[in-house]
Amino acid sequence: MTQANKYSSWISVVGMPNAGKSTLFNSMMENKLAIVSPKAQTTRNSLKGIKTIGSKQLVFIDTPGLLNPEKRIDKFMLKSIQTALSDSDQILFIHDATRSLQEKELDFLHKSLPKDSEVILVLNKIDRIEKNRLLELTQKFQEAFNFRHILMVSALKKSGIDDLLRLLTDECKNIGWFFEENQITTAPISFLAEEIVREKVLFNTHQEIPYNIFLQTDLIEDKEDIYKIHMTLFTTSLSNKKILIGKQGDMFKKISTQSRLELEKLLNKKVFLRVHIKVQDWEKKLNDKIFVNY
Ligand SMILES: Nc1nc2c(ncn2[C@@H]2O[C@H](COP(=O)(O)OP(=O)(O)OP(=O)(O)O)[C@@H](O)[C@H]2O)c(=O)[nH]1
Ligand SMILES: [Mg+2]
Repeated sequence: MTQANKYSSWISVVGMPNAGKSTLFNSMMENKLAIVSPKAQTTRNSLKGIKTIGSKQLVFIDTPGLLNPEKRIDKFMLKSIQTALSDSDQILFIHDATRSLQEKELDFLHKSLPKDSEVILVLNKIDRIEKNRLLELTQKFQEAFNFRHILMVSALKKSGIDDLLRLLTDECKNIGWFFEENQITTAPISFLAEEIVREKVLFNTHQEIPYNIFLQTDLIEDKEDIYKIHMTLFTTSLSNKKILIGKQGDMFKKISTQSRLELEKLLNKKVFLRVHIKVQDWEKKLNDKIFVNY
């Protein structure tokens, strides 16, 4: 295929925290690249997923949830949303249909989008809501903003995804491809591995712990029959470290084992994972170099 016959489109996935953006991203990719959790603010960095169907290449960009920046990391997260938006041709605005329309969402739609953006509204989690309420919600959104399309999906149950993909591929432009046909992301394995460990911390700990950690890969070696991965998990206080380790190391064992099993599935190889916990105010360390968007 020559570059002249290749089409593509860049699509950012945006919306409030916990709306199901990463779940939708994974469902469209048919691959679990992004981590997902019931807690808000799971996604911190933007992540690209590339899907090539015939002559058409879709580049999805998963983004963090919309929020009011308070901490330094929030500012990085906000910047990653803005960059994703300016890179994309199509915008998917995801709303959790079990919730009502929020002021913050309208604010974003009216004030933060690049000029002339065309937005597709995706009402998600329809497996959890009655039809009547869905119609009411659709009407409210229609009155508030001029969407190019409104679609209803369940990212979790994978319903409505084919229609959405068709809509997105129809808009691909004759601008060539940006990535190889079989490439599925631009993120390195170290990032995907750090995210998996963070997901397991999110699932197993509560309150402020998940928000007070930062992971960094120190070593990654692809040996013939095993991947060797060493990581440091930074957390902000000794009491957090104690919780992460748990009674007789129970918590730490659980997090490490779950992470290793998922990594083995992703990499299709045995994994030796070593995570070292260190108490440090990692927010002070944050800079563009260690907080990267993919
Ligand atoms: N019932 C139901 N739950 C869903 C659906 N989509 C996502 N969820 C759940 O919603 C929660 C949040 O999902 P995520 O995909 O992490 O949400 P997100 O928008 O990426 O969240 P942030 O990264 O924190 O902004 C998880 O518990 C998902 O399992 C859906 O279609 N139906
Ligand atoms: Mg997410």
